Amino acid sequence: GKVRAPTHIISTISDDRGEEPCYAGVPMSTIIEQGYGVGDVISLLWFKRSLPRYCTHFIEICIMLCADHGPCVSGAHNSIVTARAGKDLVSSLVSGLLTIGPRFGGAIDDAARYFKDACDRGLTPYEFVEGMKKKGIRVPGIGHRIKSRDNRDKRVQLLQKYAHTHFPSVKYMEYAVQVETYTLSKANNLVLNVDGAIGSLFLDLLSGSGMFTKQEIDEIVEIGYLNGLFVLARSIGLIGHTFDQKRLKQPLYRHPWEDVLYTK
Ligand code: Q5B
Repeated sequence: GKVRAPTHIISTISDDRGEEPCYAGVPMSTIIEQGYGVGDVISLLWFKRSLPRYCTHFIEICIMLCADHGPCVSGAHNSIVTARAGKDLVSSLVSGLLTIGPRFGGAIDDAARYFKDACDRGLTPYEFVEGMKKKGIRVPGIGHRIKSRDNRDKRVQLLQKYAHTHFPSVKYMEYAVQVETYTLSKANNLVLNVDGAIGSLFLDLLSGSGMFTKQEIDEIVEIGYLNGLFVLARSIGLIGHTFDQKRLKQPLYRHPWEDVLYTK
């Protein structure tokens, strides 16, 4: 019989060998003719399955809400400075993306990990938050530079409203809100932030949709899929900031001396 040489790559999400490309087995013509959206494409290529519309719309809401948050945040600032140094689109984009991490935009996976573990183990918010403090770990998904108890993040409220209306269960989000109630008793800016809202609500999507086994949920949380939502979304804004600087023909950026504390 035929002997198949061992392959160097295994791939399971897409196939371009036939008449038309397929995403997780779904042909491109179906994607276009059936009116699939970006949320459906993400669910095919990341989760390898077609999710119900309320889930793919939630993914699209996350993308739209996280696309940009003004020029002052770390990512946009880096992209702006890089574009003004005369660099190309890809360099400006990646210099912004490289700021995404545990403090800025990249706390979604850790928020999901810690909220899931604490909620599943039945820890009270007090036990969870104080336990984190003892370990010297900031609670991912909690805290914001400009948002506070009196200046809530509208994005978080919109995500919560959507989930309350469409999700069968919001158990993890409710746990995150209880954690927020406790952290707000410590400081005004320790609100549930956009990373924490997406992290906890995605747990609700995964466990409430009936589309994932417990093992698959654990794998998604362990591998860390969810920061991908912020990375993808914010790329839209970072590209926008790069074009903006080039359109405005902005010169090389130099930070003013007056804004630096020179000290020994
Ligand atoms: N403390 C976000 O800190 C920030 C605490 C905490 C316990 C916490 C901080 C934090 C976890 C990571 C996270 C996502 C760095 C944020 C985002 C996207 C964005 C961004 C935008 C967009 C802010 C003052 C005191 C200290 C701290 C304590 C602070 N956070 N304790 N758990 N989580 N959060 N990141 O205001 O006793 O004085 O030492 O790391 O979820 O990135 O718009 O800007 O769309 O672009 O700088 O929304 O919360 O506060 O560092 O001066 O701390 O609060 O231990 O206590 P701040 P600090 P003490 S959303």
